[in-house]
Amino acid sequence: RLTPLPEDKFSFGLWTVGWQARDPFGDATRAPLDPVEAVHQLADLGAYGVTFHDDDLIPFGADDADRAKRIAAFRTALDATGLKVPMATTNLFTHPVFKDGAFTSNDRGIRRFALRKVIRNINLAAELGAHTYVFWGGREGAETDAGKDARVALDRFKEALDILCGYVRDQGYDLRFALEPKPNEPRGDIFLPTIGHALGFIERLEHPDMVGLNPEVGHEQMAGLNMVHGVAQALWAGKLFHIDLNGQHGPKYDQDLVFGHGDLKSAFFLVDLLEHGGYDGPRHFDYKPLRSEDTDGVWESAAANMRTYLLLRDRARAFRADPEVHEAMAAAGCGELAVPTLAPGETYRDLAADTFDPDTAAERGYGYERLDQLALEHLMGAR
Ligand code: GLT
Ligand code: MN
Ligand code: MN
Ligand code: MN
Repeated sequence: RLTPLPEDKFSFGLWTVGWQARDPFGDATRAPLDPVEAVHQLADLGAYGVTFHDDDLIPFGADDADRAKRIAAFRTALDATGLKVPMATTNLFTHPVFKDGAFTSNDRGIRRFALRKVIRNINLAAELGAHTYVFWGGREGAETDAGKDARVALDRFKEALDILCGYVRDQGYDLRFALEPKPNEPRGDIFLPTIGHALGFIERLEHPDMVGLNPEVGHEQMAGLNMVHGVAQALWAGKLFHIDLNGQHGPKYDQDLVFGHGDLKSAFFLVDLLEHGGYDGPRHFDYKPLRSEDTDGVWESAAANMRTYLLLRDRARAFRADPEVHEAMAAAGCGELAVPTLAPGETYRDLAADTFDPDTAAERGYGYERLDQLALEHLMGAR
């Protein structure tokens, strides 16, 4: 089946299809998109959910009456379409006040303002039924190591998350936090640049159980890392709370392409992992329709994300079901990796009793070339 259904749990940020395509060199090429229109279009395309930054829904600085009106219209659209709000987040990067960061700004008044902004939107997220709240700290970083002690900045980052976890607990919200790593852009260097950095940081928090990850394909690839391995480690740690799917061609500026339109082979193995690895959260697309596109192209691209995912899911299932693949995996010893190195009851002392010739053991081939080609052929629909 290549037609998206709500049960596939596809979701989109309002800021994705709503991106007006302003870039550092050029003005917007598209008109603003009304969130109500976005909800209806996404539902028509078969999506399950929509996500938002506070400022995507309610312009920064809007008064209470305007805010209430916009929320009501959004809610009406959600009710009419059945679209869910699985996740929400805060814009802590657009307004110039955040130019030196939000939780890690050197300016204490700005840090306190950032916390108020988050708390207000957490309340809305909980009201709309979200279970995940994302923190992408795009402005939490530096261009020079002279102006910011990263250790102290991490103290403030931790302090902010501890305060916000405390707030969620006090309110009794059923909400978990997901940190989204990115190595750079817009800051020269961003704190918590990769999945691994974020996993290490979470363990130092007051409520580590409430905090996990929202890894983005392109962000790990900007750092030259293997997204599939990063996601696998997040799953292994019980920390894959959410995921941002998109496309990227290696280490360069953040491309936010349609899912699969970058490193397609890695996308194939990522879908294989998500589908077989026990992740049951939203498949969230965080991409930007190309600046060259008009409105039709925007909806074409939204549909393309979901269709590509479903194609890859279909291809991954075929790969897993192929007896030749099973045989090649057995030959490669894939199953043997799951056998603990010591037998039950053994200790390191038993290692001494092994008779083992390294030269003989070194003679074997693992057959990964054959397996990789089988994967590629399934990916290309040649099998
Ligand atoms: C911004 C960023 C994304 C984040 C969003 C959440 S905002 O567009 O580039 O990767 O997921 O704040
Ligand atoms: Mn609920
Ligand atoms: Mn990105
Ligand atoms: Mn993202």
